[in-house]
Amino acid sequence: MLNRRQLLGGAGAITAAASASAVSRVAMAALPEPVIQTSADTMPPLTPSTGRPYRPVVTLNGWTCPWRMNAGVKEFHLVAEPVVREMAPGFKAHLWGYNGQSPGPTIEVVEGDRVRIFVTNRLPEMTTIHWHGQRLPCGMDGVTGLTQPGIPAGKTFVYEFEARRPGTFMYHPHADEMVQMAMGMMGFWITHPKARHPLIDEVDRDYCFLLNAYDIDPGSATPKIMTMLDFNLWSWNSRIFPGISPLVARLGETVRIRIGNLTMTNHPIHLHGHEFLVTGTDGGPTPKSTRWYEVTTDIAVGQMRQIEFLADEPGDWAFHCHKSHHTMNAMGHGVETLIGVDHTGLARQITQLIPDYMVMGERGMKDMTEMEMPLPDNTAPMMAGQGPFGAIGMGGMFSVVKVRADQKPGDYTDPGWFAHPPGTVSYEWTGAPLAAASASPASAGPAAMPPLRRPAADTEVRVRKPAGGHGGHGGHR
Ligand SMILES: [Cu+2]
Repeated sequence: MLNRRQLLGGAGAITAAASASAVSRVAMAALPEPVIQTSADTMPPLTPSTGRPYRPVVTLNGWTCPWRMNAGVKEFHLVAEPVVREMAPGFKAHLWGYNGQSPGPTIEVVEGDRVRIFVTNRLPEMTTIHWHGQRLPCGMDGVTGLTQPGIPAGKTFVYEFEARRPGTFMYHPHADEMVQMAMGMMGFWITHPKARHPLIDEVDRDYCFLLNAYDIDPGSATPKIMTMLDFNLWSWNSRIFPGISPLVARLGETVRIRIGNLTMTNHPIHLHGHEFLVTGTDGGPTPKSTRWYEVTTDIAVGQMRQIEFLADEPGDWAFHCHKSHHTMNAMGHGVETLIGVDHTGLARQITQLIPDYMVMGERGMKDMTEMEMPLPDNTAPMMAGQGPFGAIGMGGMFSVVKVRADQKPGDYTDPGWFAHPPGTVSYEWTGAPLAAASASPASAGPAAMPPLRRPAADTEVRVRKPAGGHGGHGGHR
């Protein structure tokens, strides 16, 4: 069997310790060797080689945990441990997770499977795992003090139950929750139906990811665990855009996306260009009579939603949380609103005192996506995604659903940017300029734009001076 060093040497590839058939009886009595993953790339679906067949999911910037069959039982080995997670290229966070990653590997089983999960604790404090949403014996529910003692540091506990109902689930500690979940301990769990299910359609692509959030000061790497709401990194599977993989589909394919929320607030997740149905929740597949088409679905804390749509519009479709603060990266909240404030003259005077003083936000903040600002080491730019038309003014909980006619079935590689057919991209209007404001609306032709109406009253503008020691852009000090 492979040891841990050999696994780590696998250059990020999944090294399956789970090719079970050749393992001796003595080895089967021992702990399954934990499989470790250190790459933050989206791994291809793990096609089951043992047990009942199913169509596997793709975990966004994640992977599925291999298992071994032992006398009819599916055995997994999760190791709770400190990990280094690349949240975006150039930005690494010191998190806690499972098997080398945060989130931990996705566990995929089939309805009716007998599942045994070994959990080894390599954290500096006790932990447990709660199997969120499962029907199971109460003593397997993983709540410290209530259903079991905490797993002490260095010890291994065993959880065993039958995956009784198909659906979309999660796992996370029920032990020092505030710290351990703020540090990134969580994972996805999918139970596939054992046969055709009247409420579960077969789909061509099946994606999953967790919503999570961190508060990591620019220039540092460890989350501030006391933060309750004011997080500065809003992530999918502990990745932030542009570090989140696209979700690709071939034109005409059916796509399912399963999303679980383990942050401290709700996230209205919005898909462009298509309508979707919510086909499942924490409670399992939804009855068909309860489904209606939407383009945004709110996912509350501790909830799971699975959405499904027909990918029948080619293009690069934005897919994101609709809370605009959640599509930004490491931003301080000490930034004053300066839109409309004229800094002419003021900036010149301040520059004499502070040579690198920079005016922020008098024309909005999109400029910052193009600005070369000095950032501390190990900091994600606020909004750094580059698209084919320039900077995409978003980060955080944002990705792109890429629908292509020529994407091969089962191919998850990024096809690059969409080639828009001629004449289908928004363009600059170059007709006659706006009619003079004095022209009466009646005299304007039908093609002219209506004159702007301005309020007669004076607008009061209050200018706030930069506070001492707090100048510049909050969060980048
Ligand atoms: Cu959000």
